[in-house]
Amino acid sequence: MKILSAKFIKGLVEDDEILFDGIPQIAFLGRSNVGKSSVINNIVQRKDLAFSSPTPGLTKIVNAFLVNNSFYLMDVPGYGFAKGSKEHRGHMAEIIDWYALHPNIDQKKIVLIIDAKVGITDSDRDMLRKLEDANKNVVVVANKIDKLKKNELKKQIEDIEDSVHPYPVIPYSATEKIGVSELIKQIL
Ligand SMILES: Nc1nc2c(ncn2[C@@H]2O[C@H](COP(=O)(O)OP(=O)(O)OP(=O)(O)O)[C@@H](O)[C@H]2O)c(=O)[nH]1
Ligand SMILES: [Mg+2]
Repeated sequence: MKILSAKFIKGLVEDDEILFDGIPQIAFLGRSNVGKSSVINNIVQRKDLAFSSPTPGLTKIVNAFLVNNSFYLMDVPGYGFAKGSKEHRGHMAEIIDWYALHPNIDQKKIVLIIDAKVGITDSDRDMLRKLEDANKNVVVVANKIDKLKKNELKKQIEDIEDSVHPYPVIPYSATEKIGVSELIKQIL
């Protein structure tokens, strides 16, 4: 895929006309700090279109990026950020569910990013179950495989595949740019 243009459109916390304008949406979900913004930057071949940072929990709104004037990449806040207050976490969970489970939005694809080294967590399982109940079209990205030793990788990916069955799993590293073309194939 050739990236001709990629631009930030707006940050959303509630229904907005762009969500219903007929342009396909691809959403990036996952725990706080798992690499959602980094994966978006990989796809658009830009270092910092989506705001990526080592400080978890910074994305507090759903950021919409329009690519090639033909689809949106939606950077959704992370869930499971333990350090925030209970109120803050509740508020974030509301925003995530509002967008991800919106009955009037049929995302072309939901990319659920998990940490390949950590594996599937309880909050990942909860999210996955909700997406499944809502009949969402999900692909799982196992990010940060650069942190795994070669001999751990195969077993870890197999365990993740078992946990998220029947959804496909893409072994991925945003920093090493591994898995990018496979992900693009899956979402377009
Ligand atoms: N080693 C390694 N680090 C990564 C990888 N992908 C992302 N990171 C790092 O993880 C941190 C978080 O990345 P982000 O892309 O900001 O994560 P996020 O999911 O958007 O985070 P929030 O928006 O805060 O939920 C950054 O320091 C990244 O450099 C990867 O594949 N490997
Ligand atoms: Mg982010």
